[in-house]
Amino acid sequence: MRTQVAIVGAGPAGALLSLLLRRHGVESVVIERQTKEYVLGRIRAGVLEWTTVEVLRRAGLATRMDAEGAVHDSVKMAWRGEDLLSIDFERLTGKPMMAYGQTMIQEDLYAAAEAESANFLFGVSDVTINDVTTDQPWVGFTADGDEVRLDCDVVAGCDGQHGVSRGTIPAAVKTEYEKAYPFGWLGILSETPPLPHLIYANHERGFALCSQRNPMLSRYYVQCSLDDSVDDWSDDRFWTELLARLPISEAEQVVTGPSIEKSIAPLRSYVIEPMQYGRLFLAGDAAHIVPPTGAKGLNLAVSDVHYLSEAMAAHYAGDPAPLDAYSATALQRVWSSVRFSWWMTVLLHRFPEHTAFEQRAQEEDLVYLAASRAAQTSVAEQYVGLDL
Ligand code: FAS
Ligand code: PHB
Repeated sequence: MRTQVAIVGAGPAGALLSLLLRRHGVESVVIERQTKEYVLGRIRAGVLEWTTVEVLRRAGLATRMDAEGAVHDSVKMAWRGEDLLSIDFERLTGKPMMAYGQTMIQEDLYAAAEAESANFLFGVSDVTINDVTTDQPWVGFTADGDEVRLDCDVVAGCDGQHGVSRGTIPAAVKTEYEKAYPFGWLGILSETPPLPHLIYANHERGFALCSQRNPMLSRYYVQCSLDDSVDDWSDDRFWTELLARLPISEAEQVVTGPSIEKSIAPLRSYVIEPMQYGRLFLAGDAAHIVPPTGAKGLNLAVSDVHYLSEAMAAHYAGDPAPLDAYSATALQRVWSSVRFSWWMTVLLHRFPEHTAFEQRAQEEDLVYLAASRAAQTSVAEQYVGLDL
């Protein structure tokens, strides 16, 4: 096989990159190791930066999002089970954010790929990335029992945190930054009406988050121990713990119900530099991981492929500079979001080594945030997404 851009991974990064490249007249082949149904079964992100909304709208991929997504002009933060502040993005930055699940985005991207007869191959295996330091890179894989060689001009590594593309960059060339957090998030979905606002709660019992997917589908999280398994958490234990971490005024509005999905995700920060090597370019979780506290993971995948698709289009139009500078360009926004996600995580979670002092200092941070328009503006502009 031959194409211009070989894309490894059909998550949000790989699928969106392929569609954005098509809009620049650049052809690609996307290879994905899971089945389409498996990818669509994942429950992950729920909040879109306004910059992400604008990228999807410009690409003509936002019809269902605009019909079914929920635009939010603010989020709330709670602490001590008593206090509450609201950060009004719209008033402070002129931009809102959009609550719309990653699962739905993935469905929308696959529907567009099918409608446009984009070349997505699912269920492939034995993927190898080869000769990326030459001008004739190629990707090898097995599809339906046949060994395939896909010759290309460039390879996009969009294969997430457990993919193969990152390992293609030699140790002598790359620098990896990593931080593991000493707790996880236990998340549930329930077919109940969500609260009107997202609420991030700091509490001495641990962090909690109230979010949503649609008017009859709620998404809630509580911080839990890394030693926990979902079997340790009955629905009753989950709801009791969630409500205990919220102010009464909010807890009494929560409509509880049976969970239809329950999972625990560990929290990690990770960045690889550079995000390119020869003709290989990394995008999304293949290059960086953020704790979900700042709602940045999916949004960084979108900003990476926005930059990468524009740079690849420039390359084919005869200007190699943007592609040569892709890693430097993408890493500016990556590190900004990695820092913000780390800052939100440190602000809102209970760390095992924390004493009463740290708990009190976190609460004082929130008291200051409640009182300072400048501090709120700083959080707001990062949450809704800095300009691309
Ligand atoms: P993805 O991991 O989504 O996609 C990579 C794709 O590559 C996968 O489909 C995989 O099957 C495929 N692949 C891997 N190896 C391959 C190979 N060798 N060959 C071919 N294909 C291969 N972000 C938020 O903003 N908020 C959240 O609440 C949130 N919750 C999350 C919960 C979990 C459990 C996880 C894992 C992530 C969560 N994230 C969240 C982050 C998540 O949304 C990612 O940022 C987003 O999926 C990134 O998209 P991709 O870079 O496309 O990576
Ligand atoms: C979600 O709805 O899944 C969600 C929302 C905000 C976050 C993380 C996850 O910061």
